[in-house]
Amino acid sequence: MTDTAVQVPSLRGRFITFEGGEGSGKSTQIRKLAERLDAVKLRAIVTREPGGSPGAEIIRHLVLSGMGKLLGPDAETLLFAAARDDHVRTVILPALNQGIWVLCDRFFDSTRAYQGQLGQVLPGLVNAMQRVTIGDLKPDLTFILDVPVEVGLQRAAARRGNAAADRFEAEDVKFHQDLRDAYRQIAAGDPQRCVLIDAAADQDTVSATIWSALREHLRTTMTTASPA
Ligand code: Z5A
Repeated sequence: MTDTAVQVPSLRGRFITFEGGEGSGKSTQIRKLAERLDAVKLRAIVTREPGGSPGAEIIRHLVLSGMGKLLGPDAETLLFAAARDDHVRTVILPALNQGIWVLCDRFFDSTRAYQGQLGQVLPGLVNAMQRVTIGDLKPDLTFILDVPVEVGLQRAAARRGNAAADRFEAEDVKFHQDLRDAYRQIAAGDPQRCVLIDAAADQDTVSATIWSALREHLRTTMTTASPA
């Protein structure tokens, strides 16, 4: 299949999320995928969580400043949920309904990994928040970028320079190792939706792996999708 042969079976845009630990390269790879989609004339927007809409960006500022942590794990989870609710209603769904692809840097798997598995927020609350904020909206495809913790932390530290670490960057190495394990479990538990990507390779190699996995996903879903 050549690049120009990418075809999309439905009018609804595709919803693709990127997940992974600190410094795994999500933002870099989202940009590269957006460029590839643009080259094949597919309309796509790049967005992120927490944030992505004016209201959610205000909450992002609050959470990353560490204020949410002071309120306790459940309240911090509610802040992420409030941001997601606004983002989904005002940005993600309108774009998908216009046939625009949405590439999102983090989504509900981040809540499952950070708040659910690591923050020990009870599954009942995580599930309830998921129901309220996204309902039936699930990503069509999720790339989970996997790197050894020391590689990710080194990349993040190099990028940060002398700036202070944010709320999550400041956690210890064990936290980041547990996070990597949590993401690997999420990938193993939902293999239809999630693709675990070896993100320790150079940027172009990772980008080519993601592109090839996306084309494979499209080929599979076009084969199995019932005709409209
Ligand atoms: N969070 C949560 O707890 N619950 C939730 O529900 C949600 C989020 C939605 C948001 O942080 C925080 O919110 C996040 C989880 C929590 N916690 N953390 N940490 P953020 O948005 O500020 O940051 P991030 O999402 O964690 O991104 P990141 O780790 O800072 O970066 P990245 O996007 O994964 O990587 P990057 O910016 O593309 O690359 C990092 C550096 O590495 C950069 O200098 C690149 O040039 C370099 N890079 C990238 N790829 C490569 C390769 N392949 N080789 C060499 N160097 C590379």
